[in-house]
Amino acid sequence: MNIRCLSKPFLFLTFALLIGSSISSFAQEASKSPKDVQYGALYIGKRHDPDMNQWRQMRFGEFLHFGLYSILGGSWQGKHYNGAAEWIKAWAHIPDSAYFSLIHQFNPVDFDADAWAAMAKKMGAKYVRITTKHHEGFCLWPSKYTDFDIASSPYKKDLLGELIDACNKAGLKVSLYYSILDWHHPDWRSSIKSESDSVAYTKYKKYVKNQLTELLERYPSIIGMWFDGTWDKSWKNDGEFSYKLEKYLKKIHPGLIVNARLRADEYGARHFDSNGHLMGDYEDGFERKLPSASDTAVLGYDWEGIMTIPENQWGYNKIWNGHVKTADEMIELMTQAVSMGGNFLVNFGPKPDGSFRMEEQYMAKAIGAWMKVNGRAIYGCDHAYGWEKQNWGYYTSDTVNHKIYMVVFNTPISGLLKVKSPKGQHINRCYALSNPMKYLQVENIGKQEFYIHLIKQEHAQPYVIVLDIKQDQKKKREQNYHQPAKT
Ligand code: H79
Repeated sequence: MNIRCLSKPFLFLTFALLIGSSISSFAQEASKSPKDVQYGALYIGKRHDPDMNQWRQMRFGEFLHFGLYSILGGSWQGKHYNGAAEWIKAWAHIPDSAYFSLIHQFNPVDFDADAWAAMAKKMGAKYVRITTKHHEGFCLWPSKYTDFDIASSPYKKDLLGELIDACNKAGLKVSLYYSILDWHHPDWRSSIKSESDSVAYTKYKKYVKNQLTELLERYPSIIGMWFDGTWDKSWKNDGEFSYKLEKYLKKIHPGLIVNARLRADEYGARHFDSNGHLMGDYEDGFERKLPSASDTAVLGYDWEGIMTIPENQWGYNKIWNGHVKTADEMIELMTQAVSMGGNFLVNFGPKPDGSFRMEEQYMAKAIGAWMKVNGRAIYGCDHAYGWEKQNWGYYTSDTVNHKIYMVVFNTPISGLLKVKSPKGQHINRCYALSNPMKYLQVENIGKQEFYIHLIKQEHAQPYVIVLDIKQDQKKKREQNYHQPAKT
C-alpha cells in the first residue's frame, strides 16, 4: 500500500492504535512476573550437547509395545474390544488374578532380536523405543525388584537385553519406555487419601527409582527414557519427586534424554512449568497427532510425535478397526513432523509369539524403500525458516549442505510447484532426488517467487525436489542464529 494515498486522520488513527497496542502488550508482559518455581525446568531453551544434537538429527524411529496384553490381542472370553489393546484389562474389567496369570503364557518363542533390529533398520529408523513396563506392570527384563517379570515367565530370557544388543549392533540407538502408572504393584496409588496411602506410595516411588537405576545400570548404552502414566494426582502433586528423579537419572547416566511427561512442578503444572518453560528435554504431547503448520511455538523447543498405524492401537490387536494408515500417509506425517522441527516414531505391536503381522511388515518395507531414495530430506533436517508453506507439501532444510527439500504430496494438475524464497536466498539448481542429473526449470514469476516445472508423469509416490541454495552473507549469519550447529 502506498502511504501517500492515506488521509491524515487515517494515519493518525493507525499510529494511535499501533502505539496503544504496544503499550498494552508491554503492560501484559510486565504483569506476567515469573512465579517462584523451585521444581520446574532444569534449564531453559534447547539442549545443544552432542547427545541431544544426535537425537535431533536422527529424526525417525520405531516404537514397540510388547507385554502380556499382546497375548490377548484385544479379545477376552470370546469378546473383542476395539479400544487400545494394551488397555484391555480396563476395557474388559479383567480381574487382577486372571490378568496377572497371563505371565504363565508369556512365551514369544519366535522372538529374534536380530530380525527385530533388522526390520527397524530396513525401515530407516535410527532409534528404537520399547516398553520395558507398561501400565499392567509386567517387566520385560529380569528385575531384582519384582517377580512380575520376564524371568518368571516361561520365556525366562532377557528379551530387552537381547534387543538392545541387537539394535546397537545394527547401529540403532535405544530409548526405553517406562510407565509410572502400575496396575500390578500393591503400593501404587492414583491419589493419596490416607496416611497408609502415603506410606505405600513412598514405597512405590522407591521401587520406581530402584528399577530405573537397574535399567540404566544393566543397559548403559541406552540414550533416553520415555515416561508414561504420569497423569494421576499422586504423581502430579509431587513435583519435588519428579524434579529430583530427572536430576538423579541424568547424574547417573550423563546425556540421558528424558521426555516432558515425566514431570510436574510443585504447582501441579505438567510438561511446561508454571513459568511456561518445558520440563524434560523434549515435548511429547504429540501422541497420534501433530502440530499444525501455524503452531510456531513448537519451533522453540524439541519435540517428538508418536504414531500408530491403525487409529489407536499400540499393543497387538488381532482386529484393526477403523482407518489404517497407508505408508504414504505415514511418510507425510513424518515429513510434517520434521518440517516443524520434530522427531517422529511409528509404532509396532508384535504378536505374542514375537513375530510381526503382515500389515506392519509391509509398512516397514514401504517406508524403508522411500527412505532409501528420499531419506536425505528427513535425517539431519529441520524447519526451513522463512520458506512459506505451499499446498504441494512440506519444506525441510539442511543448512549444513545448503539444501532446501520440497517433499511433495499433492502435485498440481498444472505440473507447476510454487516456491516463495526468503530474501537473500537464491536457488542455484533444482532437481528431483530420484533423478539428480536432470535439472528442472525454475521460472521466476515475481519477486522471490518461482514456479518449478515438473517433468510430468514421473512420480507415483511422494517425492522430493531439491533446491541447492546460495545465501547472501548477511542472511547466512541471521539464519545461523536460529539453527543449532550440527555435529
Ligand atoms: O502406551 C500408549 C498408550 O497406552 C499410552 N501412551 C501410549 C504411548 C496411553 N495411555 N493412556 N493414554 C495414552 C491417554 C491417556 C488417557 C487418559 Fe485417562 C485420559 C488418562 C487420564 C484421562 C483413560 C481415561 C485413562 C484414564 C482415564
